[in-house]
Amino acid sequence: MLVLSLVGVTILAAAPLIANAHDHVEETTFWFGRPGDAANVKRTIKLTATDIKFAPKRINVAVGETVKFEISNEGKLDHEFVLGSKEEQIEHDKEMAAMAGMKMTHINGVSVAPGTTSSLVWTFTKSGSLQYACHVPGHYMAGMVGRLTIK
Ligand SMILES: [Cu+2]
Repeated sequence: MLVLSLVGVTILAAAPLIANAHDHVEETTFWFGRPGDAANVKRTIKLTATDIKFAPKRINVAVGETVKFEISNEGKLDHEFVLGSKEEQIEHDKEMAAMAGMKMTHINGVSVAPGTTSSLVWTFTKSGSLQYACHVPGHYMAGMVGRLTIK
């Protein structure tokens, strides 16, 4: 029992130091960056969302870059544009499927109603491989996803 409680204390003490990495809804900092300041935007990347895919399917950004994504929904369905690693997208898609029909707001993404344009300003802080994905139920599995590389 002594060993177990020592382990418990160690985990509790360490938790604040490793905060923010991969957990859910309220976080404002992600391993790959954070919401950006519009004043720092040097590049706008335009995407279209249609039923059911994104164009373009590949985007490259630089570490340290603040990008404004402008997503125009030219389809007839609601869509989303959410940033995250492949693993995070798969996990999030399962959560969204379990809550089918509920609208969720994302700090790391936006919803885009048909015929409208939404934008997301993001600062990328670390190299890595991400996806931008739509988590309206069924869309991710149908291939509504693109690859974003941070170099
Ligand atoms: Cu969609």
